[in-house]
Amino acid sequence: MADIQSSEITDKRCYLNRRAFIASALAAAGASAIVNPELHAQQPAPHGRKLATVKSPLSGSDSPNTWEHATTYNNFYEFGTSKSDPALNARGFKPRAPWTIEIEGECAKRGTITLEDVLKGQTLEDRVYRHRCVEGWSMVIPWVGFPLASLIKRCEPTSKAAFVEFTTLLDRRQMPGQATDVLEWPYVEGLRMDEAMHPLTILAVGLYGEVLPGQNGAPLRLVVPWKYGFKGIKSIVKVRFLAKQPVSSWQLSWPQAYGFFANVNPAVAHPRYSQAVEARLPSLFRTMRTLPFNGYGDQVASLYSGLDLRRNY
Ligand SMILES: Nc1nc2c(c(=O)[nH]1)N[C@H]1C(S)=C(S)[C@@H](COP(=O)(O)O)O[C@H]1N2
Ligand SMILES: [Mo]
Repeated sequence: MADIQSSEITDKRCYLNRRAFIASALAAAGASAIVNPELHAQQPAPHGRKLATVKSPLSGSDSPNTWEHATTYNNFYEFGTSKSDPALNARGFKPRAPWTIEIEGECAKRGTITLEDVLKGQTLEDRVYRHRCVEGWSMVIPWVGFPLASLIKRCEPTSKAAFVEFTTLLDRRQMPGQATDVLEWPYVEGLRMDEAMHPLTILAVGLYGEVLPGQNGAPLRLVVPWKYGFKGIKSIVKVRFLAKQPVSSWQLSWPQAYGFFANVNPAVAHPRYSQAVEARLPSLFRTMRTLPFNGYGDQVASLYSGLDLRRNY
């Protein structure tokens, strides 16, 4: 205390010297010392096939993280629970060819479709989106994808379809994490129909202009930029239209912490993490203020008018 007071009262020079001392100490430690160490625990994914894309007008202008960040620091519990596990354990993951998606529930076009078929005549767009995990880290990722709405339309949902549910591949041989009970398998997620139809909601097949590596959810994953990362279900094999709200895997495992909506909200804390601040990788420190709806409020806040977002987290 005495130290703070004396520097406050008179000795500005001393204060400036102290700042200079701290700055030089940090410089001596080297920038790498304050970078998140888990980023460097694995090799980045090998580069994949290039995709023909056009830039989406809905793309943001933040400067993206690197390929190394996006492919070495992942959450994909099917391949292990640490951030560095998926880069290692998904290296051998081979999405089966052809990749098929079951279309089920309240829609006219139930049945099996192939990803290839879904992509036929589809324009793939580059969209730079902020990506925010519950745990307080964030990245900016240039996804390659197409609006989920375009897949939904071709399924011809009935008037009863109020929600869409997604399911990840179940394959214990290729996904070692599915032999553990950290979550119930397969991973399930869901959206309300208006959220699913929103133009910001995409199905991604790539990032940085290349096909998705295993760790990022090859060959098809959901991206909903105003929600926490866990909504972004990976390696999707089933899409089901429902009249009632589905229960997602994280809701099932810890409902007090993980709600169905999962809209990024600095005012609602997770029992273990503040949601008011975030560390933009590669930084280790949560020095960035988190924006409501991850900064997409102008475009999506109206979806929730009349909904108490503290209760519906
Ligand atoms: N099937 C499946 N999808 C998943 C997860 C998972 O464990 N399994 N983790 C989620 C979480 S918590 C996050 S933050 C994002 C991470 O996506 P990224 O690794 O591409 O950054 O994927 C989400 N999708
Ligand atoms: Mo997450």
